[in-house]
Amino acid sequence: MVVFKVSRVQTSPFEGQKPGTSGLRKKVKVFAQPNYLHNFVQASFNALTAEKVRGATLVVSGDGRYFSKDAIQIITKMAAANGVRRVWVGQNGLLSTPAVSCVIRERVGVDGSKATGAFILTASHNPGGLHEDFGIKYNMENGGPAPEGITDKIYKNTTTITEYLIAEDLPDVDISALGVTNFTGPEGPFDVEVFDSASDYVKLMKSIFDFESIRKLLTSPKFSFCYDALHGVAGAYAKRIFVDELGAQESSLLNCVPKEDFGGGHPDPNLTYAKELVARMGLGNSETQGEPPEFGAAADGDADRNMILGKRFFVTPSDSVAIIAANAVEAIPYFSSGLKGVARSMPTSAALDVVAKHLNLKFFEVPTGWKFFGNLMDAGLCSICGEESFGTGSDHIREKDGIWAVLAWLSILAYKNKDKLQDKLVTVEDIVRNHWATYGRHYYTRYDYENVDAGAAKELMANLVKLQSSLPEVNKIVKGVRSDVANVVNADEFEYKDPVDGSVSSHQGIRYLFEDGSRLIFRLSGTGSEGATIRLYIEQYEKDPSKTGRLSHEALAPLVDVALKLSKMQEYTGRSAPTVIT
Ligand code: VG1
Ligand code: CO
Repeated sequence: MVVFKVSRVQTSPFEGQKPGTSGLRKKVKVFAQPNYLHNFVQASFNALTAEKVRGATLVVSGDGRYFSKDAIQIITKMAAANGVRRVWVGQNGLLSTPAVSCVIRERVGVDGSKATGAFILTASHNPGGLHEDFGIKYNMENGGPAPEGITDKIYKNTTTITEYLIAEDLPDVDISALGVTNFTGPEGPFDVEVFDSASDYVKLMKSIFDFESIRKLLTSPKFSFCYDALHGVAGAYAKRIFVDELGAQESSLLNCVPKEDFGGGHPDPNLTYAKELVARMGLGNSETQGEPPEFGAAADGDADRNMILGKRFFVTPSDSVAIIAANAVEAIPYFSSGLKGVARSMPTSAALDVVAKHLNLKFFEVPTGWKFFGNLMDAGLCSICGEESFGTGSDHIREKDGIWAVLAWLSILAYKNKDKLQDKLVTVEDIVRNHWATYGRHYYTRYDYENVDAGAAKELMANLVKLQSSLPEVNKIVKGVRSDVANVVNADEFEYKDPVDGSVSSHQGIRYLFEDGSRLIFRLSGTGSEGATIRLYIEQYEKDPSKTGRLSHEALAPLVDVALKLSKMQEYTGRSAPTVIT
């Protein structure tokens, strides 16, 4: 039995260790500086207070990106020194973000223990590798991201930190081998348990969905399927669930081997970055070989995001969550007794609002970032929620869940094709078009201007806030650009008061609201690691069923014009086009 000592190491603060929308994200070379990660981890332990850390069971894993393996050993040694009782590590350090949430909530250790929190090592949809991003965030006992109260404390601690604790002589743990390693420190035992990354998550999915009916669909000759993990951690789950459990062909999995650098790609599931899948589905400009599959989906690096595609058809994430909510009770056993309520982030389209109204469901609009949904779910107020940024999920855990969303769609498809698999297939496109016919359609697009000068971005935003004080002035500009666009009737900065704990989050995005329900929203990203990213969200509601079939970019062209002129986008940023359109 190895006995380790605890060292106190002198350190001084680093600037800018402020967690953003979802944890701290920086270039690997920043994280790899001596003491940089250590400071943030100690600041987190200090923010949690001693009684939450002593004796705790801490999950430490992530999407497997470059620097994760080093980080796991460092955090394990610091956990031991801070009095944590045991550390749980997914095999090879791999756990998707939703799987971490599941493990915190569901897993029982070999000695009967339950987890109390987690460090998730991921920069999510940001690229990975020696010259790219690393990230870390803390999740709480409920399985959800630390709320702002905690992340603010962590940040404050990073600005005053003078020392951290570490068990320097604790040997590195072999995280490739399943099993428990026991150590002894000055205050007693400390264990590291390496466990299978997928089994708890697979078990949870099987308790939510009717796997038998999905298997029938996936193995029907009428149906075809394709899943792209973009070399993120979703690959570790996709084979287990789609192939082993549900009978999909192995050839339907694309890029499902997790890689430290995501194969050099950008692990963000959208029409720009998921190139291979997009081509296979017959979308975009690329030539498709043969008939595209009926259903396609992709995940981001840490597998909490999803993109849903039909044959030559893109489902917007805002529509996706609305359609899942509209069909959940019939198609998904977990929801068969009804939905407690639904929620979306502010920039997400109002498609979900319309469903909530029709079904008479409680409805909430929260700021961007998953941490805001957790309180609603813990209070039993929300069953299904989503963000326009390809995040969809439910109260089965406290993170968005990429594979869950795919299983939800497969469940809806299985339900709509129940007993009819011999006839013409009800497709993804049919389901979406029928939804529009019933509820109307929210034309929607997002323009991202990545890595623009931070000062210029700030000025652009300040100008948009200033404009809000005079609606006549705003409308003069709007009408000057396009006389056929409705009047702006309200303009503000979004502020959220949490209905459960009363906490207030301000400056959560600049909104211009039009008389016909259209919206323009401007936000600065909180997940980038360099410069600033401006996000522009554009939305227009069309109720008339004869007009829901237009091409999205044509329907939105007038509003896009207005948004670019109103914000003076080109003037401030020097950009004549966005980096990414989703
Ligand atoms: C973005 C998205 C937001 C999402 C966040 C984390 O944040 O807009 O909806 O919750 O990423 O997603 P921002 O601040 O850059 O707009 V993930 O999958 O990167 O953890
Ligand atoms: Co993610």
